Amino acid sequence: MPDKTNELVMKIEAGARLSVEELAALYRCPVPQLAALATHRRERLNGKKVFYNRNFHLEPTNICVHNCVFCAYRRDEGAAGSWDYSIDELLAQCRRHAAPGVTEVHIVGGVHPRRDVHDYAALLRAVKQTLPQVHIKAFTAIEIDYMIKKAGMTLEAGLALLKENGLDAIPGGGAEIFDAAVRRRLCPKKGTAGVWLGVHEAAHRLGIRTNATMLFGHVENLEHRLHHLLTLRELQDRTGGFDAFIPLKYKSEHNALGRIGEVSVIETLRMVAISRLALDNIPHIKAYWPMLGKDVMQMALLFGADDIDGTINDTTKIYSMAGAGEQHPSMSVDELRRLVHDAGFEPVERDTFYNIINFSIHNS
Ligand code: V47
Repeated sequence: MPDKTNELVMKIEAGARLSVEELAALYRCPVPQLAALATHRRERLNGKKVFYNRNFHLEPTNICVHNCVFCAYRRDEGAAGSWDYSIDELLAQCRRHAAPGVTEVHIVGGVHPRRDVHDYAALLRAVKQTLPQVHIKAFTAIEIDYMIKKAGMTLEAGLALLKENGLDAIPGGGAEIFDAAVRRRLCPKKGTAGVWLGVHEAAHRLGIRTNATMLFGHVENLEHRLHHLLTLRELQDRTGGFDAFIPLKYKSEHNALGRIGEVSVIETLRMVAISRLALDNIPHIKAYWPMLGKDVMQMALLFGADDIDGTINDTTKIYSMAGAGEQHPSMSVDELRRLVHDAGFEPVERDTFYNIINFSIHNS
C-alpha cells in the first residue's frame, strides 16, 4: 500500500477532515479499500443501522418553466403527457396512499409558470388537514425560489408562510451540480448554485431541516463533484441544517442528454463512498432505491450509505420516465427490512427527522 494511502487511512481512522486533494486520491484507490474506509466512517456515525421510512410522493404537475437537458419528466402546458392535478385530486391521492403507519409525504414537481407561494401554501394546508400525523417534506429549492418570487415576497417571508401552513422539511432536489459552467450546460434557465444554497440556508435559519442532492454521471468531472460536496460541507458547518445527502446517478433515457449513456455501477459506488468520506458533518447518506435499483442500493450499504428512503408505493415518476429499472417503485416494509438484513445491517424505521419508530408497536 503506498505511503500516501497509509496516511489517509490513519486520518480517516482518527476521524479527521479530508481535503479536496485527499478525496481525489481516495476516489482512485482500490474499490475494496474505499468500501472499507467509507464503512469505517459510517459505523462511527450510524453503527450498523440502516434507516427507512413509510412514505409516498405527490407530484402535483410536470409542467415546468425550465428545460433541463437531463430531465425526462417536464412537459409544456397542454402537451401530450403533461399533468396538473387540482388540490382535490391530490387529496384523493393522499387518502389512497396514506396506509396506517405512513409518516411522510414527499411533494415535488415541475416549476409551474402560474403558481405562486399562496397556491402551494393552500396545498400544504389541505394535505396537513387530511393527514395531520404525516410529515410534509416538500418542494425543491428551485420550486420554492420561483413560487416566492412570483408572489413578490422575500425569501424569509415566503418560507415562513410555507412553514405556517404545514411544511416540515425540504427535500434535496434541484442542486444538480453547483459549478457555474456545468450548470449552464445542464439547466441554463434554472436558479444558480447561489439560489439553491440561499434557500437552504434561509430554511435552516427558520429551523426547517433539509436534504441535499448531487446529480452526477453526465458532463461533469471529479473536480466538479468534489467542489459540490465541499460546498455542502461548508454550509453545513455554518448551519447544521442538513439531515441527509443523496448522490443521484444520471439516468439517460428519454432526455436530451441521453446519448452520453450512464456511468458504471463501480463509479456509482465510488461516489457513495466519497460522499460519506467528504461529508463528515452530514449524518446520513441515502441510497435512493427507485433510482439505483434494489441490487445497487444493497451494494451501496457496503460503501457508506445508511439510509434507503422508503416504501414509495409507486408514487414517483421522475426516475422511471428517465429509464430506471424500477418502473413502478414500491416496496413493502418486510422487503425493505429483508434487503437491509441480507446485506448485514440492522433495519431501523425512522420518521422524516430520523426519530426511530418502534417497528413492533406499529405492526402489533
Ligand atoms: O433535482 C431528474 C434528479 C432530482 C434525472 O430529499 C434525475 O429525500 C437522474 O431531489 N437521472 C429530484 N436524476 C429528486 C430529489 C430527491 C430524490 C429522492 C430523495 C430526495 C430527498 C430528493 O431528480 C432533481 C434531479 O437532480 N433527476 N432527472 C435523471 N434523468
